[in-house]
Amino acid sequence: MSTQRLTGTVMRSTGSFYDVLAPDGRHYNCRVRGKIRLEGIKETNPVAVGDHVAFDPEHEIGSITEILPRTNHILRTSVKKTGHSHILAANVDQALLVVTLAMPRTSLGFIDRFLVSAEAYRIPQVIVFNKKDLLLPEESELTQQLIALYTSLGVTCFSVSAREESTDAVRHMLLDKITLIAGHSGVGKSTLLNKLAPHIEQTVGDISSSSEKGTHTTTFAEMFQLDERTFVIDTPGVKEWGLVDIQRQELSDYFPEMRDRRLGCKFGARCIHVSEPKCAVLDAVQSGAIAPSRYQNYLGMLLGEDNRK
Ligand SMILES: Nc1nc2c(ncn2[C@@H]2O[C@H](COP(=O)(O)OP(=O)(O)OP(=O)(O)O)[C@@H](O)[C@H]2O)c(=O)[nH]1
Ligand SMILES: [Mg+2]
Ligand SMILES: [Zn+2]
Repeated sequence: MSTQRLTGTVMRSTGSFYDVLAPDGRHYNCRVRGKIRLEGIKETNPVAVGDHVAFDPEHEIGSITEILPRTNHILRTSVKKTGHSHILAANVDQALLVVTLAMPRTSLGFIDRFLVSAEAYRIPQVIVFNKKDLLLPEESELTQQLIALYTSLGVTCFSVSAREESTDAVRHMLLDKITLIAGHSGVGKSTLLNKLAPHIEQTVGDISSSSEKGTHTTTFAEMFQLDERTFVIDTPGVKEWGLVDIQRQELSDYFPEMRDRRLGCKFGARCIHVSEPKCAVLDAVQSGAIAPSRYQNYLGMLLGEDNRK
């Protein structure tokens, strides 16, 4: 029996047990004993997938004693308690959103909230437009327009059919990184993962034809290893994103096309680009340099309207 303290990465959590990967490649089954907290955080799950933890492997079931500082974390609002949020994953290098304009269709409001959540931590973003094979001609056209829009904002975009075709271009973008894969239930996150790494074999669900919604086939976040230095985190479908800790005057910092322009606003950092005079952001909306959908979604977030879907 050793009494040494190890550190490792949380690969998955099922109820009160955590699968922790140590640097030597061994997996340890751990649980949290006693009080463990991260100062000032009120998420409902204190230990998240992706967390670096210190643990004591002394017993058959190791004890997590500490969560090491996080570089970032991605939150979704908790379904159970309002005001509390749930950490989907921590310490990710990039965030990949799977969306589709087929079923279940993803709204631009949802996409923009996701991008803002990631941008607030400077986490690079990727959008995979999936189910290309199901798109009507006008939906294909719209996909191309959205790819042009989001690419111009620094987001890496792909249009794929995860079920039908090769996803090599996506796989290449994952190399040597830890990537969070998120999106509504039923958009094809697990299908994409299985294509990326056939050894993963995540269960893929049906979309019920009555509700046209996914049925939450994946029910907890789980990290998979694609090669020695490449990891992906499959997550359960989310309905909405929580935008916590973003001040009103700060929000436009997380819209790259506004961040670049706001220095030109007469009121500078105090401008929230709603009705202020000599606002460079409003000018850009007027001239069409900022996409109407992006500005609408900005206003929705700023004013707290329900555009979370
Ligand atoms: N036609 C078509 N169907 C797809 C494609 N990708 C996924 N699907 C189907 O969409 C359904 C849902 O796929 P999943 O991979 O389970 O979706 P998910 O995002 O993991 O869903 P949750 O785990 O519930 O969050 C399945 O029936 C897939 O076969 C695609 O590119 N084309
Ligand atoms: Mg899934
Ligand atoms: Zn302004």
